[in-house]
Order: sequence, then C-alpha cells, then structure tokens
Amino acid sequence: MNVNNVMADLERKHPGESEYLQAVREVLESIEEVYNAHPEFEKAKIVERMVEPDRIFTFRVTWVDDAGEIQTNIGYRVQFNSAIGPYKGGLRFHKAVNPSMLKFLGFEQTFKNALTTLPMGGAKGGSDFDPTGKSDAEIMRFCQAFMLELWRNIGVDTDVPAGDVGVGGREIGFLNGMYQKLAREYHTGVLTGKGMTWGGSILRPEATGFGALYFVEHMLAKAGKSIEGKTIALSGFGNVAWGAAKKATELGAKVIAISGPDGVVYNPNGMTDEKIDYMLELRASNRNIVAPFAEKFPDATFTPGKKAWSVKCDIALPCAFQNELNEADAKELLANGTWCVAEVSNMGCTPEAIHTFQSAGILFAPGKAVNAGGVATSGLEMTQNCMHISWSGKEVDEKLHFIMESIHEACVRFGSQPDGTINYVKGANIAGFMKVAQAMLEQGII
Ligand code: 2IT
Repeated sequence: MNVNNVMADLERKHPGESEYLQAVREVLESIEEVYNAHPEFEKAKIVERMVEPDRIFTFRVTWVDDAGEIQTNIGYRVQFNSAIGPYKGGLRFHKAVNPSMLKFLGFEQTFKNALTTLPMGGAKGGSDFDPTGKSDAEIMRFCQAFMLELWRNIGVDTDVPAGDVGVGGREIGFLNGMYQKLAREYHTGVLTGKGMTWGGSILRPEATGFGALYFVEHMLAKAGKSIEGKTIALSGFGNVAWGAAKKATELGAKVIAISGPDGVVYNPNGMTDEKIDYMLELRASNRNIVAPFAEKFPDATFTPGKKAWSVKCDIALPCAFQNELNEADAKELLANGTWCVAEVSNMGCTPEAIHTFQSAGILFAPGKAVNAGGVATSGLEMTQNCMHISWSGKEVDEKLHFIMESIHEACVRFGSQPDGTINYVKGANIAGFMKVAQAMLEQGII
C-alpha cells in the first residue's frame, strides 16, 4: 500500500469530504509500515475495503416547530464496519452534520470500538438539526420524526445507536420511546445512554470523561508523573467535558478553563460540586453558550471569542468538536508550558497541531484511545440489557478501569518507539487496525 495512491483514489471518489479524508489519512500513515509487512492484507485488499462504509442510509426528517412552521432536516446512519460485531456508535445533532463528518466519525468509531476489547462494529449517524434555541417539545418532535425513518435500520443485534454532540439522555429518551412504539419491540438494548429506570447503565453518562481521565492517569504514570495538583484547560461544557471535569477534580487536578462557541471561562480556583452540576444545566438550556457560568460564579471570568487553549495549563483536554485545536493553538499551548494533550473529542486536533506536539516531544494521545470509555460503557450497557440485569456503579467502574488500562497497554505495545517514547497515535491506530483487519481476513471476501 502506498498512502498517497490510496488517498488520491479516495479523493477522486469523494471530493471535498475533508474530515473523512483527514481521518483516513491519519490511520493509513500510522499503519503503512505494518500493513506492508503483511502481504496477506494487501492481497485481500483490506485497506480498500476498510475505508469505505458498508452502507449509508440518508433520509428526510420533517417536523413542525412551536410556531407551527414545517421544518425539514436530513438524517443519516453510516454503518461503517461490522467485522467484529454489530454496528455501534453515536448520533450527532449539529447544524454542520454532513456525510463527510459522519463518515469520519464512523471510520474512527470502527477502530475505537476495536480497542475497547468488546465485540462492536463501527457506525455513526445524526442530522443537521440544530438544537440551539429549541424547546424541549421541539426536540421531542424532531427525535420522533427522526426515529420514524431510522427504526427499520437498527436493532439490538444489528445496530445500536447512542448519543454524541447534541444528543444526550433527553434525546435518547425521546428516540427510544418512539422506537418502541414503531417496532412494538420492548427489548431495552436498541439504544445506549438510556435513563436509569429504563435500562441505562450506571456511569454511562460519566464514562467518556471518566475513562479519558483514567487513560491520562496511565499516560502520566508511564512518564513518571501524576495528575494531582496539575492545572487542566478543557474545551466544551457538555456531557463529555462534564465527566472529565468531575473526574479530574476528584483526582486532585484543578480544572481552570471550560469553553463554548461564545468564548472561554477562566476558572482559577478550579471546580466545586456546584460548578460541575451547573455544567449540566448549561447544556440542558439549549443555548449553547458558556458565559452564564461566569455570571453565576463570580470567581470565574468570561472572555468572548477566545478558546480554552489561551489559558496557561499543564494539561489540555479538547472535549468539544473535531479540529477544535489547530496549529496556532498548539503553539500557544507549548509557549505557555503545556506538556500533555489528550483528545477527548473525536479528532479534536488538526494534523498540524498533532505534528507540533509530537515534534516538541510532549505527551499526546488521540481521541480513539482516550475517549473510548464512552462507547465501552455503552457496550457494558448492551451486555446488561441482554442479560436483563443491572450492575452496580462499582462493577461498571472496575470494568471501565480495566478497559482503559487495556487500551493504554495496546497503545504502548504498538506505539513504543526505538528512543523509548510512545507514539500513542500510531499505537492506537495499529492496535485497532490489526484487530479489524484480522477479523475481515478470517471472514472472507464479503
Ligand atoms: O464518539 C463516541 O464514541 C460516542 N459518541 C459514543 C458512542 C456510543 O455508542 O456510546
């Protein structure tokens, strides 16, 4: 395989799909050497087969807003790869959602899910529906209209969606209610991230952020460091940022910045329980702004138009959106002495930013390893649903700890460099790829 040739072919077939092409290139560059050392992969055309989704469903979603106006959005489900298990991955509701974004996310999900140790294939879906400023009733009607189309393509053993940006517990509730009504099928396991009274797993809401911090703990321990007393800047204020802020604070770190599309909140004294809870209120308000945090807590200050990366910190955790940390941000962080960056969002850093961190020799880990605790706990939710039982928080947390440790070990195994450092990008990509490639090889040409 020659990466540039594969990419040229893909760019010709999918012109302008920048996020998708970026995600594929990152993986191919990481695996090129290993791939070429395995002629059986080349012979079975594993790469050519793996970069294309198995199938994509696209559908119109029409609903009525509170003013009685008819609204039309586009809905999607990208079923990317089922070599190691049923399709699994979140739904994203955001105005910028398009096929390129969902293909990048589905592709990433395939390798991430392979890393979790659980048998889950990769998928992603969503809509260009913008939840900003919508009432709860509008969100419900949109979710119902979305499920009216999606329900025929998902199922407990075929495809199990969950949340992502713009889709949390509230949306999963509306989606699940409509699924059951349409399918007349009352198994609890067709969606994950459910409420605790109807099949949800304890710790699923926290799991992406908690898992990320467990991963960071391993990364720091390997480098002879600890998280206690360190300052952390994180972007976003939604579910993922909330879980990360909560666990970071519990572990003795100080979360000194959170951010939103409107700007950054500098929070020099770190988080309290009240502040962490307030992040959930901010998200639920559907306003998509972080400024009210500084109005409610006077020791914090809001600066409009600035990112979290303008705040001097030891550790930076992108927790919001793809490409939210670019080369200029990376240079600013380095100039301010940041020595660890872990992507909690999917593909949070641009390739140039990653290159900047790696050239500077600081600790860097990619989203598909760092944030895999979210989907892993979705996998644990599926298991509980299929067994018709609920595990305790302690049981789920132990399993999550074990999974994050395994993912870190896999990164070390496949990412250790001759100079003794660990390339976590390579490690995660090769570990995920090897598992999916092996599974595809063993199941023939399908
Ligand atoms: O990006 C992700 O891994 C998620 N949005 C979670 C997917 C899931 O199925 O829990």
